[in-house]
Amino acid sequence: MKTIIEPFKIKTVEPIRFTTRTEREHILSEAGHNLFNVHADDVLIDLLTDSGTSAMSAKQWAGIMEGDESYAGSKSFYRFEKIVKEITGFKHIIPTHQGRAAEKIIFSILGGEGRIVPNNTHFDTTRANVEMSGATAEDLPVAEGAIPSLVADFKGNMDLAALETLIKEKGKENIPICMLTVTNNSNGGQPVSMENIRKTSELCRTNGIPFFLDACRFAENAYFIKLREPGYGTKSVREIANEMFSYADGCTMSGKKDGLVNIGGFLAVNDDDLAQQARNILVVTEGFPTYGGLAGHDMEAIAQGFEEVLDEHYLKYRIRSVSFLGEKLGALGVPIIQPPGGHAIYLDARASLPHIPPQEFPGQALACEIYLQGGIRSCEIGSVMFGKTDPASGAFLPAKLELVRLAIPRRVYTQSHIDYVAECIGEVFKKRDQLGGMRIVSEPPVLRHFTARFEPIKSKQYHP
Ligand code: P61
Repeated sequence: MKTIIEPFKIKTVEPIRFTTRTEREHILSEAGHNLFNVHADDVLIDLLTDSGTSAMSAKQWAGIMEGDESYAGSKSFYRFEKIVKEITGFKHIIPTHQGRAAEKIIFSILGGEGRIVPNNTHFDTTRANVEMSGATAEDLPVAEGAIPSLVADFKGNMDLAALETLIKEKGKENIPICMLTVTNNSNGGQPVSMENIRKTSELCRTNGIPFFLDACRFAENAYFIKLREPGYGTKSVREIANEMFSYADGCTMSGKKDGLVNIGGFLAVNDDDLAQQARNILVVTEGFPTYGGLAGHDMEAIAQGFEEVLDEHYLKYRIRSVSFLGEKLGALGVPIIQPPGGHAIYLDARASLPHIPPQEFPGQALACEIYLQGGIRSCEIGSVMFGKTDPASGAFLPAKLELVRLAIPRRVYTQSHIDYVAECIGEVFKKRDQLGGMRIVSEPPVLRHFTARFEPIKSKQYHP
């Protein structure tokens, strides 16, 4: 088989800045050992997120110039609405400035005290918006998703038996919406099968529960279905995406992922009443319905991004470039969530650093050392992001998994960047026994991973 190449050539380049380890030690200490606080200019390879970090195409930049900035009835809105309708089939397309704004709107309408929202796994903003409305967010991933080393095709699936039990026990009248996140970001970027989407939809429809997709990475999910699910190998990814959306009553979307843009998102719904309520909130919090939280030029860029993301040469390269990193790390013995996900590799910090207990944040310790080693920025997805303190007992409640995510921005890095990342992580892995844990010095009340400050615990093993 021939090498799978980047299906583009590079027209504009952006230099990246090299620093020394001594400089990075100072930078990290100033940043309170939180990589969100590090200036991007002090990062060599930025794998913090795949969100809003895509390289846009020449046609998208041309769209930026084409953008119609009319307050009402912008031409760019109609282009955006047309392509989103073609792909999703939903009736009402409501532009928002990003995914969480769509979440905020839908849960302000459907959430509320005493209500329960199931999801295969809520991402943190989704959970925060559900909880802010007073409702409870229930994660119901399949059991195989919890075993990092297990290789299976659709580890992102919803546990249908658990969903059925939840509906029976809590009552369908208390479940105003059920969501499915594709791909399952908090669970390794693992895909959800078409069968699971269809069966979740059937269960919801039988019980009269609206079923929504959190569709941020719908194209990557559709490509996995094409590769892995019997019966889909000869279908186009566009047809597969159409089918995925056909089972849902609506979706929330962050265009910053599979929209291939730096900002933007939308809420889509079929129900006329729900759409009206959503637009009522939209005009107060985001903007007029034909721009929501976006400029006309942003809507042009998303419209073009949606055309490009379903290109199968792009998706082949995209999924391959992520699994390439996974294979390299695997060959070095570094434990990762298997198989590689669609947008990121997730290092298993618990398996790499068994001597650091969850309350000392092994993922944070690993992410910091990877930065010190090679100027590479990653993101902890473990007990910093999801750990809690039990309000009654004061006990530390760890996250299910202690992960470090290496999210790959779309169309940004080349194969040699990825080679370098694997080499640096290999070096860190060799000296893993010397790493020590972290302690929180200060933290905000919600989404603490963004701004919390840490300090290394000076155990005798720790030699920075
Ligand atoms: C990410 F550290 N994801 O993965 P918005 N649903 C899903 C997402 O992955 C997601 C959103 C909804 C981000 C950005 C991010 O604490 C963090 O357009 C499955 O970002 O509002 C976003 O979409 C929200 C990183 C968000 C974080 C919150 O990197």
